[in-house]
This record gives sequence, structure tokens and C-alpha cells, in this order.
Amino acid sequence: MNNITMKSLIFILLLCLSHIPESAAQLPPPPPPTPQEQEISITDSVEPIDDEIIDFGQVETGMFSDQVITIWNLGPQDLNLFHIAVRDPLSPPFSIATNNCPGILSSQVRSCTLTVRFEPTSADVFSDSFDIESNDTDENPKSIFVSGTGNNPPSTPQLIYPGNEATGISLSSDFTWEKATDLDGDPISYSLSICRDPDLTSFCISQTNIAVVNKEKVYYAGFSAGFMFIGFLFTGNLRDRKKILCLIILLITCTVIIPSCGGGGDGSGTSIGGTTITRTVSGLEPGTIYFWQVTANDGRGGLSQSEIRSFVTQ
Ligand SMILES: [Ca+2]
Ligand SMILES: [Ca+2]
Ligand SMILES: [Ca+2]
Repeated sequence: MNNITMKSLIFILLLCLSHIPESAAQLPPPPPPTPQEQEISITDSVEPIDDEIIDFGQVETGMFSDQVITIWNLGPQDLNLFHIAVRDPLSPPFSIATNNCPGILSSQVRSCTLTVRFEPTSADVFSDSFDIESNDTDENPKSIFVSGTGNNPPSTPQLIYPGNEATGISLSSDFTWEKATDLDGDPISYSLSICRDPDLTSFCISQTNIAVVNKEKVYYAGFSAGFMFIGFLFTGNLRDRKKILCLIILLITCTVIIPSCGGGGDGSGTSIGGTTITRTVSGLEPGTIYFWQVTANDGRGGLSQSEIRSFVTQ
């Protein structure tokens, strides 16, 4: 090998060595430890517990209902709770009644609780949301949705006939009570329970949905439904329009004669006076002591029960 060739070989060798990456010349370093992420989880006291939604349902106006939210640290590291209901606060009638959460949920303290309050002051439907800010970066912030309806229950139905501890009551007898009222103007229906024990559990004759229609409410309900059908009338085809026209006529007819619709819907045994309801009940056993009670229902979760009275049949 001559001198020039030898120099060329050394040059090529050096060139190759200078292009070998350093890492290829030695074992790869161990991968850095994977950062262990924070993991927040939230449950609440209203089923389903993991939907981050609290529906308070019906709450009487002037009263309040509390529900509990639990914040969990499910990760291996501390979970920082930066803010609760700050960027997205709760407005009345919702509020955070108590907050037992520290700024950090460590692996020793896995959970903390908040109490959310719904305190309606009017008979309306309410909804809101609030947020929980934490260092769980892929779930930040968490939003919790709350809803509820304010409602006043009907007044207590007052029993009129039979009088308490009355005797000699006919086996087919009238039962009369005073109509209840509802501050929200809700239509009220009644149920009547006549049983052989004072707890109203055995051998009962129970009659439900003894409806009394609030004329004003039903009138407006029919009116708005009528407008809905009229909307279809101008958009549907001819056959649909005829059907809808029939429905409108039926609706208007029922709206006009609604007091008799309400009375007739639960049988001829009910008569509705100015301030009273009378239900005729037959099938009572002779010489038997009975206990009876009337419950008023506003159809929005508001119930009011009368006293329980007794009578003896003839
Ligand atoms: Ca829930
Ligand atoms: Ca809010
Ligand atoms: Ca009501």
C-alpha cells in the first residue's frame, strides 16, 4: 500500500468515527421517571353520584335543602385545590354552605366535602354551576351543575263530613272536605284513603287523582298548546292539517267545559262545590270502624295531608 492510499484510509476512518453518534457508542440512558399525574374525582349525594350534577328537586319556598359534594384525590401525588366557586361562583338561591376542603389533598387525606345549599325564595325553576380548580391539568377546572325548583305545597285539606267519631254512617257515604289552595296557583288533585286502622295501612279503600282543575292554569295551558297546533296548521300537509284542526276543536271544547272535564274524569262520584269537594264511596262494611284522610297534591312534589278522622258504619 503506497503512502497516499494509507493516508486516504486513515482520513476515511477518522471521518466515519466523527459521524458515529455518541449514544450509539454506549448503552442508552434509563428513561426519566414518568411524572405521576394528579387525579381528581368528584362524587355527590344525589344519584347518580358520579355525574357532577345535583338536582335538588322540589324545595318549599323559604326552606332549604343541602347536598354534599366529595372531592377525591385518586392520584399518587398531592392534589392542589386552588379555587372553589371563584371563577364560576354560585348565585342565590344556590350557595356553598360549608367548605371543609383544605388547599391540598395529600395522599394521607384522600377526600374532603362541600355542602351546597338550595334555598328558593320563589316558585321557579333554578339552575347554576360552579367550578373547582386544581392541578389535575387534564380535568381543570371541574364544573358542577346544580338545579332545583321552588314550590309551595298546597294548604292542608280540612275534613268536613263525616264528623270525627261519627256513628251510623251509611255503607255508601259521602266524604266532604274543603278545597286546599296553592300559593303558586298549581292545579290540585286529591287522594282519599279510608282504612280499618289508624295508620291507614290495612283494608283500605283508596281513591286517587280526585282532580280539581285550577281553571286559570288549565286555560293558559290549553291556550299555548292551541298556538302550537296552529303553528303546525300552517306548515303541515292537508291531511295533517285536518287532523290538527280536529285536535284544536277538541282542545277548545275541553278548555271551555274544563270544570266538567275535571269532575267527570274521575267518575260521577265526585262533586265540586264552591269551596268543597265531595266524593261518594260505596262498599263499606257494616258495623265497622274506619279511619280516613285526604291528601292534596300540587303535581310538583308538594303534598299536604289532612288530619285522620274515624267513623263507624251502620
Ligand atoms: Ca349526581
Ligand atoms: Ca355559576
Ligand atoms: Ca305549589
